Amino acid sequence: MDSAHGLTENRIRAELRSARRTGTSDAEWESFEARFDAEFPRLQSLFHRIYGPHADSELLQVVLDAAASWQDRPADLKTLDASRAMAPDWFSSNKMLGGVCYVDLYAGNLAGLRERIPYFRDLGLTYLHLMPLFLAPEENSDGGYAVSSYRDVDPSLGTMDELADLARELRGNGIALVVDFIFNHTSNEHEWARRAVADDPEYRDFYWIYPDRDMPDAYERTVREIFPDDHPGSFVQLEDGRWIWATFHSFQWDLNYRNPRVFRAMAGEMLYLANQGVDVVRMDAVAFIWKQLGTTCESLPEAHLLLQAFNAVCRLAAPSLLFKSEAIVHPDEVVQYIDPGECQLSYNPLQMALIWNSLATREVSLLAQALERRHDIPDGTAWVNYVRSHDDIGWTFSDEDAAELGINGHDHRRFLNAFFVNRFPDSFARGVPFQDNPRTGDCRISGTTASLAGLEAGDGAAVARILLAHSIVLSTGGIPLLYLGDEVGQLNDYGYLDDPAKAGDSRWVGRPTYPADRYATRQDAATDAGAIFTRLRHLIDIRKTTPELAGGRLVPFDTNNAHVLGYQRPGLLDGEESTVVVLANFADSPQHISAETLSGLPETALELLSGEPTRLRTGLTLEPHGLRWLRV
Ligand code: OTU
Repeated sequence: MDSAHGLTENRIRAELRSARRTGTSDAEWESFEARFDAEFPRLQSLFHRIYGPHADSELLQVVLDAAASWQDRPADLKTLDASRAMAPDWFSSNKMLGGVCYVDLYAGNLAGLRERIPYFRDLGLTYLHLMPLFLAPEENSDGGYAVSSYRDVDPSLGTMDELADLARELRGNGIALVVDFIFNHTSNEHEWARRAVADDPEYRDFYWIYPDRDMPDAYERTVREIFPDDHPGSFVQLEDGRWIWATFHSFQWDLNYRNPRVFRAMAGEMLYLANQGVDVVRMDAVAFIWKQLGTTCESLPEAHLLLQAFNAVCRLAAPSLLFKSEAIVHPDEVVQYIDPGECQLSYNPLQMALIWNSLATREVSLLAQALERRHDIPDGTAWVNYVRSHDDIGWTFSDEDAAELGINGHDHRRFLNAFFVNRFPDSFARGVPFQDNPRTGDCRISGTTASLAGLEAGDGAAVARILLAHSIVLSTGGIPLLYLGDEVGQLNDYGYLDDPAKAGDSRWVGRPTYPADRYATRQDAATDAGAIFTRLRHLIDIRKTTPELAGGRLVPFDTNNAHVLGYQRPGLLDGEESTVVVLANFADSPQHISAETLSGLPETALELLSGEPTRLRTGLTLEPHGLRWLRV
């Protein structure tokens, strides 16, 4: 019997039993039912909070889809589910190392990528994020972030079967596969989009379409412009004169999650991907998925409820799948997405931005403050720490935090923008402005690590800065993520300016093709590429043999020197408590840490990077951009 609050759990349970297929073993079905018992109350309560009780028939369909997807899930993935359940914090290991690349730019296609697995193994990767590789519009697809079908790989890259094979082969080599789940929007060529525009009653409420400017104007009063170079505001006009919500490019149409069918449809696409062997989905643009008139339409409470509902669906049908949050927003908002019941992993955009800030200013106060007050996240979650991504660098630090240190956020961002696009005296950086908005003063920075750190400008300290930046992401706690090619110092590629589909988007400057010549000299320490590669490899190797660097626990260490960052990583070494103290000098000159500052530490420590015992009683002098990883 249906209760006043929609379908009862018993009714759904009865429907579920009839969804069992004859080939499904008792053990497999019981494991699904056990997870249903554990997760359904949460899923139903989330559904009610988002959609109200009248959406229970849609919820039933979601659960039935999950049951079908579980029964379709390949046996090797079910085995993986079971083993990950025994070691749920597998991603917290100090042996974790991530890499990210575009399939086409880095290896031509999926077959080419497969041939790079020996290199990935040699580098020590345990996590590989392949940039969006799904069917997308040919001309301009925002680097694949406009998806036309989640069930088809872009034919120029390969097939879905090849992706599933690749996932298996990567897993056999100890590498987890990460792909994007671009669920805030689809391309304008997606089947749902075509039908919505054609006014198909099943699909017209999949997007936000309005006959005139009334509602668009009302929303735009409070919504921020994200890609103003592409179009002003958040709406674009259709050929027939109507207006459709497009937060990013004009061909990326925002899905309408107020419609529970959209949730069901996207949950289905997510589970389909999970069953190809994907280990982690990168939840793109999480902040934008819920809209509410009169608000900024970013990071609204319902955005979290939706993510939690997707999370609950995963627990039912693909229990080992993890979410990585891509929220490049104010740090107060970034942390709200991080929870075992929401996104277990999250980019750490604050640390990323503040590493660049410290390189520019040669001072560490903002970064030290961020590590002290914003690094700690819940058990069962981890940061993904990175030096740069395929996107721009935005200065997402908190103005209030900065003010406490006597830094004016607005003015400081202007300085950083000027510095990183080489409009500041003696800047070593060669970045390119992105979405420079003179009206709001907003601007972000594009470029490769090497070009931003001074290699393109011929600055003698560039190699040391590249290593320093990476040393931070390798040692603060979480999964370090390399932008592949940066480990050999790839430079900006200005070729995008000749391609009309890319010229308007400076992020392409930081997405060069596979730097074959640099990789060829990577073992030759006399070359830039070799100096970066061999020294970075050393840092990676030391991280992997330093169990104190596992997990995310970090205790501040005040160096009493404005240029030297310090922190402690307490952990276990052979079952005994042990701590690694990290020191990193961001200055271009030698810096001293006084004996008094070090007086709380033992008389000698083992410096892990050199392998040498180091006396601490007389203080320590770090060379320019020098590093110490001290086991005390
Ligand atoms: C993401 O980034 C992707 O990383 C981009 O490559 C895409 O273009 C975009 O989504 C659309 O799919 O604005 O400049 O606050 O900063 O989601 C990058 C979050 C972006 C946004 C982020 C977005």
